Amino acid sequence: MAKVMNGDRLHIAIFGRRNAGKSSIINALTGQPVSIVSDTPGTTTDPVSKAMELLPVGPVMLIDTAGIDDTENELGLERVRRSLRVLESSDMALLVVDASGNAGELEDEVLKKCDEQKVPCIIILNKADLPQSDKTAGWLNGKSFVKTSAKNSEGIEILKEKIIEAAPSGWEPPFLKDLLSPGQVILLVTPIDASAPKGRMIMPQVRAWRDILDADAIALSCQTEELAATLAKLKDPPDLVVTDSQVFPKVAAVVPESVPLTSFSILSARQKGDLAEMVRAVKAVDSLRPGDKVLIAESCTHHSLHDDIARVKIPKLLNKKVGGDLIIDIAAGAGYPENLQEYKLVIHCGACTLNRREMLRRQAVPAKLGLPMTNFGVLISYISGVFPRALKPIPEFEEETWLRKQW
Ligand SMILES: Nc1nc2c(ncn2[C@@H]2O[C@H](COP(=O)(O)OP(=O)(O)OP(=O)(O)O)[C@@H](O)[C@H]2O)c(=O)[nH]1
Ligand code: SF4
Ligand SMILES: [Mg+2]
Repeated sequence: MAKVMNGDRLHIAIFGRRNAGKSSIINALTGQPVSIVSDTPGTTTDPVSKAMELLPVGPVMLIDTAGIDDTENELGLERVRRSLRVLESSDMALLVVDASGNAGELEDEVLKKCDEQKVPCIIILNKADLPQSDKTAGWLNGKSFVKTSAKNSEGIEILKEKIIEAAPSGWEPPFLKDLLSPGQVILLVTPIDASAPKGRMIMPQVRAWRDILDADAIALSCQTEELAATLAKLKDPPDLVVTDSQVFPKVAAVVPESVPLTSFSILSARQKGDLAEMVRAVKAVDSLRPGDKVLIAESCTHHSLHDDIARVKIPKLLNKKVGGDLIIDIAAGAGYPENLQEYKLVIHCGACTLNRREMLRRQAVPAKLGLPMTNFGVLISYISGVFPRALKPIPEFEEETWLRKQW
């Protein structure tokens, strides 16, 4: 499997004085000993980049840097310059301040540089488990910040939320590119039925084509009826098949078990939001009973294209599965209804016009109420019995042991 290209990762640089806890914050965010932590000031001497999947933020590049207060000699000053240069290629900065230490002009300098370079900066008040010094308290006055104790892993989830909020609005990970290697053959099964728009392909199909070309791989496309003939014409089986989720069972019956198979909806859900959470949430369908309330949430108010899915297909599938009538409400637009806690499950649309940050924010609202939220594609895939096959080509699925245990 190819790795997510660095350009597709959210680059997050960490700044602060020596010993403020920069490396500890990286380790707490990732849950891994990525950077060396020690009480000797100046442990990190050069920028250290670490590419990783920071759930639920997505693929990121975390860049640890040397302390900005290493100003006693020319070597130290050069280190500071090198640290600050990292900002030029970063999408976001984290400025770590030691609650028990010092803060002042050096931190102001980082904020000024972030401002000049239009890089959003999150101030972290670390070592919040220690008594706060007057200097730090004075500097923080009037500023917004996140309180953490990297040592005790406190405040880290809130920090992740702030990272999602501060991410540049256009940022999102690739659709498919990171699953591909040059020269691979990818077959896209794209039914052209009554719900397909006239004269064009839908967004996930266009994204898939573009990613395949970007990865120097080879794209093929056919409708469901031509699938068997297409496979028969190929000398070798394709490296991956991506299908519309509504015909998944038909496609799965034709594509040999040894060929990786997934759906456009799974890839969209993964690009736009926290797929693992949506897969976990879809299990709530099994405990629904007739009379339970289910909310179908659509981001746009005009959506004639998939009216049929939200208003006919999904309700029909759900009622059949439950063996009676559910109370199914539809919420269209940016917000959720005020009585959200009355619902047993939220099913969100494919979020094609939203970016990842917006979708993660929409996922966070029901999550705070302990309410499961999945999406159209994941739900249809689940009810059609395509799991775990459709999840297998997704690296996160392989990494998340709990997810695999579900099946
Ligand atoms: N009490 C307390 N100690 C912390 C916390 N975070 C980090 N430390 C300790 O502070 C010391 C410095 O932590 P590092 O993460 O190495 O700090 P750094 O900013 O990367 O330091 P340099 O690489 O030297 O610039 C270590 O002894 C950590 O264990 C915290 O939240 N609370
Ligand atoms: S965001 Fe996309 S999937 Fe969701 S309602 Fe709008 S058009 Fe439909
Ligand atoms: Mg360090």
